[in-house]
Amino acid sequence: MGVEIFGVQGSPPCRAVFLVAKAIGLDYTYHWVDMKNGGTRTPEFLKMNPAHTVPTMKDGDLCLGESKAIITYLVNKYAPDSELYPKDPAERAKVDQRLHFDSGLNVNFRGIAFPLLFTKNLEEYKKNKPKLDESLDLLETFLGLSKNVAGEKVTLADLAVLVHISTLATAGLLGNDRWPRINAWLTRLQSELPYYTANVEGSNMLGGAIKESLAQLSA
Ligand SMILES: N[C@@H](CCC(=O)N[C@@H](CS)C(=O)NCC(=O)O)C(=O)O
Repeated sequence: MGVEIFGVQGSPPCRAVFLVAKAIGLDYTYHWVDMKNGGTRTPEFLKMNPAHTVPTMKDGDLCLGESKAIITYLVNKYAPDSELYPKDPAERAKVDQRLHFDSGLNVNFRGIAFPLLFTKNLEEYKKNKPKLDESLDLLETFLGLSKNVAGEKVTLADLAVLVHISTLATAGLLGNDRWPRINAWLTRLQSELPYYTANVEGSNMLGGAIKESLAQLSA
């Protein structure tokens, strides 16, 4: 059956996988997961990924959760010469470092998205927002050191980070005064990457929902 991806459009880590798959021209089968109705908790799903998260990938006998593990695997296996994940150990280490940074960004992103979208708790959002802003400050610093997140070229690190940043921009949470380099980087990648389309629908959907919920809870 080839590569199968289990996910949903809105999820940032799923969109990182969609972006990478499109970037390397990978043909895969997409399975939408009905998360609201326990789609990640079925016995079949838990067998593939006991952590019950999307994205989950299946490729033959290999089942993987964790978006960063999935995107590095896909390039290693299906596009080993791609500049998205350089072979040089030092260059690759820089990309890996930023991918680990993105894991923290993801946690801090969820820290603001969850209370706005699910528990509708404005106080929790306000408590968690400074942690997200700290991650953004660090990213702003990274983008002062090089043109892209892990160096001069666009790599997996850019794509992993991009899905969070585009969502925050749509949500109105990416002020240009505080984070001008992040805003400029986002605008450039949105127009430069021919495969960026894989991120648009989900990013608009989730960013729009965050913006709307914040406005309602703040009213
Ligand atoms: N670190 C994970 C995060 C994945 C994650 O949190 N996915 C959410 C959707 S955005 C999910 O599946 N939540 C359902 C659950 O945890 O049961 C990754 O990068 O893949």
